Amino acid sequence: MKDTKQQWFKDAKFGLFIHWGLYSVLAGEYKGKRTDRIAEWIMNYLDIPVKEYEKLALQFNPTGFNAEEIVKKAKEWGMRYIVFTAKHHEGFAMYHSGCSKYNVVDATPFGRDILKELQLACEKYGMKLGVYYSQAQDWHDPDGLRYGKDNSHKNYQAYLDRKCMPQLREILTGYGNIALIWFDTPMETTAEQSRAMIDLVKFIQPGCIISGRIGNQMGGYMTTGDNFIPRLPYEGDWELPATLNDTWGFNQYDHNWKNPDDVIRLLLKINSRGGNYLLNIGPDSLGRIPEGSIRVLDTVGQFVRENAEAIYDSKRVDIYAYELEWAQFTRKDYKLFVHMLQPKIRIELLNVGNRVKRAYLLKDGTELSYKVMKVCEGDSVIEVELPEYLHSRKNYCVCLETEEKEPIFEPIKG
Ligand code: FHN
Repeated sequence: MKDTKQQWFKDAKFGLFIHWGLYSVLAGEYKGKRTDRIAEWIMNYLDIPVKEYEKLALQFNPTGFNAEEIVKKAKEWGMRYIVFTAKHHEGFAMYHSGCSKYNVVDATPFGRDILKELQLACEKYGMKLGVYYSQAQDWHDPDGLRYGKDNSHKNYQAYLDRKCMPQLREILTGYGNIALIWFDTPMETTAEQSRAMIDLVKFIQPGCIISGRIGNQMGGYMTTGDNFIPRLPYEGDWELPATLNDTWGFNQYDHNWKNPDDVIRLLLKINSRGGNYLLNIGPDSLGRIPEGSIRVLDTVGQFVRENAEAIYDSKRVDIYAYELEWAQFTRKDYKLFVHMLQPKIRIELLNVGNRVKRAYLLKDGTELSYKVMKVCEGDSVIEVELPEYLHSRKNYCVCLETEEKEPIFEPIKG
């Protein structure tokens, strides 16, 4: 069982992933050719030569970037941490790196240190900052790995020594408290190499969490596959990285946004299985968050704020009822939270040994009347009547307080 030993991570439940790099300049299209896959991979998918791709830096001038605005938005959306791509597979550093000129300060007309601005904004607004760092894939360095290509002639260790390890050191020493390092796609990294990265991180910042994708079954928590929800609750710490449309990096042609209902359901499903939802935005080349993301996340944020008690620090629910259409469940000691995701006139739960003390609407404390009825098998059914104005509503939460510390129940009826 994985354990980050960091209470903030266990309690956070919702984080903001930011994928941003030179690929945002291409926005899913290069010389008239579109990529129908994730936009941050365009260099690899369309085989853009390094010398050509590098020139994108000269066009990168995101004058619309405002770190404080992004951090304030993340707070409004109910996110408790941010993970920012300091270097993605393309190899471009979004901070002022001393060991490679291929970075946002030295190579672009923008000349500002984006990671530094995010760090300061996070400190100002009390937001945890994590850094995504592509440790193995680096399509710019001649010895960095490339997925799906021949790497046999490369000296991977030389790249690690020359770029990866020094850059990690820079990030860990120059940007305040780094809450976690989000390693990704380890490919053929050996256990020894993963261990060396972990040792470096922990030596400089012992409290910094290491993502599951450091490879070799190491790392402080389990990272699921992208957009992949485990079927059952998982006991240890885990996190699910997810997109809001079908790409991580900005793609001008991808408008396939999830709707707020989907996102709320996913968040609760993940939380009820004990995980954190790390949901992505991909700013455009001017540093602006796509309107489509903002629209969805503003609505999600309102739900999260109104029902914060049922989300943060909540515990996983070990029942097999999570595929229900009408509800998702989270819990805390002495409390069961019933998240109503479809209109209903009453809640009916098969009660397997609880004594309910109180039922109320979480967002404003409105008391709800309930009945406990015996069924012939011996268990009882709890029926919570919902006030008429809620009969046509969805996305709200009812709290049942129980005498027992751990509420045990089973939803019945669709
Ligand atoms: O290749 C990356 C991808 O671009 C993106 O960063 C995701 C986020 O989880 N991780 C890798 C694929 O799993």
